[in-house]
Amino acid sequence: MKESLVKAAYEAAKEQYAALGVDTEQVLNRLAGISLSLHCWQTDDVLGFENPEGGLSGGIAATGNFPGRARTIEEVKADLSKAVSLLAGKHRVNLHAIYGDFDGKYVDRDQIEPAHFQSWIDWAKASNLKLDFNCTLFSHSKSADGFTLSHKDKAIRDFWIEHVDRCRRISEHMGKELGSDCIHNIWAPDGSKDITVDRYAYRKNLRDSLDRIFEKNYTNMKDCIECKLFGIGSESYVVGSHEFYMGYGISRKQMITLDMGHFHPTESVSDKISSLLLFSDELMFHVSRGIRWDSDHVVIVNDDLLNFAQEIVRMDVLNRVHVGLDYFDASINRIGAYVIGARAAQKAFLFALLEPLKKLREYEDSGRWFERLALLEECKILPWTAVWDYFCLTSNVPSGLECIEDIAKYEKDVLSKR
Ligand code: RNT
Ligand code: ZN
Repeated sequence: MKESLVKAAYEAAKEQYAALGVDTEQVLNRLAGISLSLHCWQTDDVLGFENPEGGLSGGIAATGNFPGRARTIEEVKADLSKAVSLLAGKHRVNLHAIYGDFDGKYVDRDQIEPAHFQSWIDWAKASNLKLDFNCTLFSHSKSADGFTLSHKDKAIRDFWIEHVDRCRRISEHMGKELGSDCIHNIWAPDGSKDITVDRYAYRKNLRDSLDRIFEKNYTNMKDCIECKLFGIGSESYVVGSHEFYMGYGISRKQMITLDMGHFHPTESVSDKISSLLLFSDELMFHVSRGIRWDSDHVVIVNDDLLNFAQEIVRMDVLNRVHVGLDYFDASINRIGAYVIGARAAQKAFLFALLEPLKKLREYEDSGRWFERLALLEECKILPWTAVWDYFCLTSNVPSGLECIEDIAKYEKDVLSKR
């Protein structure tokens, strides 16, 4: 779109929002301050560099075989840089332990060191990005029977405790080097396909393993723990359920991660925020789009995403939440997948920030619920898209339609040659 048109549309929108008590300039500043943590694993279908031939296991699956998967660290970095170049704002990259720079050697999970991530830190520094981290408790022979930190065999639990311990140390190093707390997420796939007659014992093991892991305190990293309802192969029982981690997080003062694909399809993550933030300081989110199950589809602007952003903005808790993306669609251009999802998250926050909240609350508090609903409906057709176009223009990133062409060119020039 022509620059003059974007500007004219924005000026008109600005006036319309001002009449409702919303300052669009302030909204744009707040939007630019929201950092998303971009998951590295959309580039290569969660394979990593430890043993890519080993494949993905642990109840998660990437489906599709669109050409152009990143096969080396350099390719992952190039793809992430490409995606970031199409996003306004400053962001973070979320790494998994299997993405270490192992120099072609096999380094087992209980052997990884900060040095294996130094090239990532250097790249992040040079790219003006911050890093987050995840221990990898899947895709490994010692997780093959479905259990890791909750395993009945102490030696296997100890192996994974050592791994997580090292991952926390690596996170501390990343946070320190980059001057921004590194968020380390623990997701354990532990669970089983069929009826489990000792559910309590596994959960007790998981609790005790986590207690051991958290004995050490760090100052440049923050921990978070992610629950799940079920996975492929863990349909009957998941050790780290929502109740488990909610209990653990609240009693141990640890941050909980809520993944939008990890609940019953009609259960919404957005409604959990106002409850959980009464009892814990911060929350981590994995923004995802589950279709029928934890399918990890590319995030789009839908009611789930809008409700999520609205809750955070309405509660004014942007400074108490961390927003990471988590999906892996191998059936479409993978850079496109990042850009659609990240921009969708930004659009949802923009939509939420533009809400005439004062007026809506006045209606609510005086029992004028027709007016509240009517104004919420009006918000959907207010010119928020003009504000979005202006945000892209002033952040020097292409508009949505230009992105399509840009990504298609990258596919032709780079991805198709892999
Ligand atoms: C799995 C969890 C977890 C993973 C990543 C790769 O269901 O959502 O967060 O997606 O760790
Ligand atoms: Zn997740």
